[in-house]
Amino acid sequence: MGAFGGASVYQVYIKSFSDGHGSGIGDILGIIHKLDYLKFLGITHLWITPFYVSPEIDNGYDVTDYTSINPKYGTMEDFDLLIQEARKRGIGVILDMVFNHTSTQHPWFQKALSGDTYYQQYYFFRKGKQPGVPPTNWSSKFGGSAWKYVPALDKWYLHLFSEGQADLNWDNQDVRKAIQSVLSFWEQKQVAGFRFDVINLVSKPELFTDDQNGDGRSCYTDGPHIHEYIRELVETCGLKNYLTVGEMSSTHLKDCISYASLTGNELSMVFSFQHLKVDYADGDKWRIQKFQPSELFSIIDMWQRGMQEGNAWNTLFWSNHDQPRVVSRFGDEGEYWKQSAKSLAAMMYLLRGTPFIYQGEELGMTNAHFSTLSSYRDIESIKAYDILTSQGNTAKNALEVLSQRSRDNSRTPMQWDSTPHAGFSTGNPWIAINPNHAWINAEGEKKDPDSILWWYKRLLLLRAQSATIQYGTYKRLDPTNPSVFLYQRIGKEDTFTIICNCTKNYATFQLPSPLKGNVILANYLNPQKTGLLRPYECLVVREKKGAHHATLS
Ligand code: TEU
Repeated sequence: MGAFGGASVYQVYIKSFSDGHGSGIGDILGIIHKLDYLKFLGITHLWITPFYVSPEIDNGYDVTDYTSINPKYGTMEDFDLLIQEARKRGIGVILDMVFNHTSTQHPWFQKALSGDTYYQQYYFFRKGKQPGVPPTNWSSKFGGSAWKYVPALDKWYLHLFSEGQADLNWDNQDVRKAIQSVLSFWEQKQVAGFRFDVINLVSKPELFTDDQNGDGRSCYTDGPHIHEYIRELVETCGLKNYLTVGEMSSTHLKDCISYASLTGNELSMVFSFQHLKVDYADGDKWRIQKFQPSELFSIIDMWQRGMQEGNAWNTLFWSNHDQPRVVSRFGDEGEYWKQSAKSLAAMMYLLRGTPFIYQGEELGMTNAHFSTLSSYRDIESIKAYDILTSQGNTAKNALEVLSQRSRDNSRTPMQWDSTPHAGFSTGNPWIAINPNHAWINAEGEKKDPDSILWWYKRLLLLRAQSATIQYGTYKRLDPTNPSVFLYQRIGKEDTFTIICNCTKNYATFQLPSPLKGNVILANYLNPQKTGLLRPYECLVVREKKGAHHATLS
């Protein structure tokens, strides 16, 4: 598939980005109003989370009509205008396609429920093991069983996510054809690409059996026909020249290499999540464990090397609408807020792959840290609270876990300015705005060349201008360093050395030979030349081939 080293994607969580109508909910018109900001930032593509007709129990990841726009987000005319206006600014639009499941309000599912056996084949309806016992022991990702009983049919249906999201049966050719026609519809609208939600979960096993060791994911992740189904979709819909990215939860490197091989016929890139599980105790998102920078470094290095050796392409990302804010998670919300946000950005976005920047990350937006349950809107967070308290946690403990792990941490409205509604909406926002918009906001950062926003802009510009950053070889240096992530990007004309202290302590690093070249980016004045880095200090050094540089020592 085509390589996208020169692309930089910005993720818009539509509900919280910009409200063009004053309803308190972001919308397509609001996105149009902010296209100049995105152009200023220097991105090439915009991924917009689902805005299709939906009852929104999972904020649009529960679709009832894949080819119509939910009126609260706008109209098809608004969408056409967005495509045109984005194109004028050199920005392509990527749509979010949720094909693992539909809403249970979708007409297909409604027909299935009413007894239509043709549409029952669109989903997974199965008899229980015995009365009252679901077909397998699998858990829903949002808690509880992955099966819901329908008394009228005396069968259970599969929902890997909430009860309102029924899994589609991709083994049914008619389902795959229906999906293909949805894609063709949007291709005619001149979109630039697609993000496929949990695409590695769509091929379910032939036999549904209990998972002896886990929650079921080993039974349905990277299933038996997954590569075949993706190839079919790509071939039938002519997706080869589009930017296609698959969300791969709990997947393995080997499969990701096949999904996103540069010589293959599947996707242009994948989201792999291992680096964002580094602070899960025993893989459990709701059990907090302090992250060890060295573990984070090893995971990132393993994926960089693996995808490079496998000639496949990865995405580079720290956050999205399902993850806490990165500066709160791996950086510092206090004294080193700015330095840590910059160091983390340089560490990630100069790697080999395509950057995906989640809205507000470029401003250093922090977790919401809600202190009451009633502030939460996310179905997963509310369920998690119930589960945590039913397991014996106090309400205070459960809220503390949510304040670090809830998806709503990153879903608060985009902080455009310091006015009461942060310039997000003239209406009452659907979810509370972080009070720190008084000092963390786009308007202020745009005026400050030392801001996190400008740092992101510089990183993206560097990527856009450098073939080495886009496609050069990745190589890690000083691999046992517990605090500093240090790597090189090696190209025909130059070599970049990226040195990032990921701790709030002073740290040292070691290089095989003295560092030559010019410091082209640094997040402190007077970058150190002695190998001693200040808290969260980072530098990017460029050495041109054949040039006579002074040695930094
Ligand atoms: O997410 C899938 C996924 O596996 C997650 O990141 C999930 O939200 C997390 O594991 C829960 O702990 C995608 C979407 O990005 C997410 O917003 C949807 O809720 C989900 O699929 C269902 O469509």
